[in-house]
Amino acid sequence: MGPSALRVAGLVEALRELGHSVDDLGTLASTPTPAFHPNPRLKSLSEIAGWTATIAEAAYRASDDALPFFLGGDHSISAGTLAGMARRAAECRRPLFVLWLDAHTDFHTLDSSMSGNLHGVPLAYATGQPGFEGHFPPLDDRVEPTRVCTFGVRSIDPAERTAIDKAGVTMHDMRAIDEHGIGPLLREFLGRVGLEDGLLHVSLDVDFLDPSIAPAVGTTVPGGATFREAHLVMEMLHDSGRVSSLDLVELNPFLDERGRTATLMVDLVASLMGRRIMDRPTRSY
Ligand code: NNH
Ligand code: MN
Ligand code: MN
Ligand code: MN
Repeated sequence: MGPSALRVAGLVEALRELGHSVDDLGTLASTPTPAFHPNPRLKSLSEIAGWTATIAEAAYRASDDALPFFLGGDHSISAGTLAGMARRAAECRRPLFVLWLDAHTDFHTLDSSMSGNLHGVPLAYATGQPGFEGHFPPLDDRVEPTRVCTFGVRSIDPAERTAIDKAGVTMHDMRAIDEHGIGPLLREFLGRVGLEDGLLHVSLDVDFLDPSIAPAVGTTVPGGATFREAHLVMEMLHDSGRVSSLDLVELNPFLDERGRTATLMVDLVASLMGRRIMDRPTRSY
């Protein structure tokens, strides 16, 4: 029901108000790809393998002058969105950067997942970590792990910590955000994207936000990004002019009061797409 809640909260209208034209492509359909794996905890492996192929194809085929938004559903959709965007980027010979806004790193492999929830694996899959072969669709192009930056981490399992360090992903946990401020950390990352003239995929998990402002997600973790921190991220992303695709994931409207989390997500997207308090000169990071 996440996509419906975002639509009801006025996502399309907010974008049109900002002068963007919006084409809502509706809901994709997918069929499971039979998949087996020795880890008995994995849930809905065949369904997610099928969805990954479907979403990767849709992402790859998105129109060239569009900025595609992918509405989940849980974060397992990003296995497909990242695979598809990586393939597009490789084809136009542009480096793809990924900004992962999440309380978690989602860097489990199929072997290391303890919960069996496949929303815990998409970043490991898309960066080409071992063990997905023969279970998930083969990757045409992987996301270069050193071009991935995660913000907001405050829950990470031991196997993920080892794997993410080894892969060379940049991780700004909540401690780093408290200590240095989210603005300077993001400015540094956007500077790297600018230096390489990169494309930027943003993946926004509702649980990046503090549960006091965004309760409608199944995996809340205390101590998340504040309202102002989240809007600052979105406004800086807008000013950078770099964002080329976006995931909005993990919204569960059944856990909400009067759609407040969906409304916040729509307001954050509006900031990302140009809504502002005061005009400022465009920044080159
Ligand atoms: N690391 C845990 C797992 O694999 C939690 C993942 N949950 C998320 N990720 N919500 O964003 O189950
Ligand atoms: Mn989930
Ligand atoms: Mn996630
Ligand atoms: Mn999460």
